[in-house]
Amino acid sequence: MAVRVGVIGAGIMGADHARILSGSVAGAELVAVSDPDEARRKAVASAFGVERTYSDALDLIGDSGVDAVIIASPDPTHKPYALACLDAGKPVLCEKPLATSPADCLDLVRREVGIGRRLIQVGFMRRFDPGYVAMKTALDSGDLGAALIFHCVHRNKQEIGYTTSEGLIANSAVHEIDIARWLLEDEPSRAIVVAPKSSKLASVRDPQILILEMASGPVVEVEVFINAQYGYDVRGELVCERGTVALEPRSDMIVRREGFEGVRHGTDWRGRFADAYRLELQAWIDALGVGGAAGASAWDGYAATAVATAAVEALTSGAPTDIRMEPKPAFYS
Ligand code: ISE
Repeated sequence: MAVRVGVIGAGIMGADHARILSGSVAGAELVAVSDPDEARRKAVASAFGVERTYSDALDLIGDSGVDAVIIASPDPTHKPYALACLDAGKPVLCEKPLATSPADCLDLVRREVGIGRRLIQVGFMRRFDPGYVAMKTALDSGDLGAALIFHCVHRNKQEIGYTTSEGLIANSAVHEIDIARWLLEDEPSRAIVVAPKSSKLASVRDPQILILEMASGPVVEVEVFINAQYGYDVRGELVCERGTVALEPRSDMIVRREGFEGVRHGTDWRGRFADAYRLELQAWIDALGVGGAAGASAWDGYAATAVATAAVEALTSGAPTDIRMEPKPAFYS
């Protein structure tokens, strides 16, 4: 029997998850959508043939016809909705961040540990991106030797309405924070943020450079620039003792014309990480089918928020900031 999924939030991410679920994920059925905005929820419902719509997400979570939930609503709602899913015993894929503070993330971690089984997957979809998976496979083979530096570039075409200077870290570079933890199997111990001259086209401190010192020695360096103008562009190169491994930026074509050659960049993350989102949802559904869980856990969600919070402190203070995290429960080992 297909897993009956309800999506909370009919904005850019909720609508995209609904699209992927309804057309590209085996073993899942999109059965409900909620959003306080009637026009948005009806648009998603009619686009994907969903009959059950709710204004209140808690009604969707309480619907006995919904087996599992995707949270794609505004960040401050993630914790209460995830708690409601835990209380209902329903598996939940929660878009990043798990919650907006380390303390709120820990509340979810403790509740899930008390239940005794993983119900939460956090939407760090890059763990399923074929490029990052290939990078981890190359590193784990041992052929390259130890990782030394992880260079990252994270460029958005242009800022979106609710952007803040802190959001470059907490909303954007949080992906590099998670993928670095996953790739290197290590924890960041200190964060440094450098804000160079800002673009005149930005309303916030943009670009920024985030430097993470990892506990076992490697350094992660992230250029995050959310008003790059030319397009959405994410790059990564891992520098190791005996070589490097780099993402080959995705492109569906190369144009050669009048002495120039170029590739196409999309306008946002949905195209660049289309495979990652689909594979993330498929892994979630497949894991549910065998009573398991996949991808980033609630603990990973806590760790990402804790590191991002320290990095925001480093941005604000201009000083290197030690990263303080609670001990990891054995439940997540
Ligand atoms: C956005 O919220 C995302 O999560 C995207 O993956 C990221 O690239 C973008 O910078 C964020 O604003």
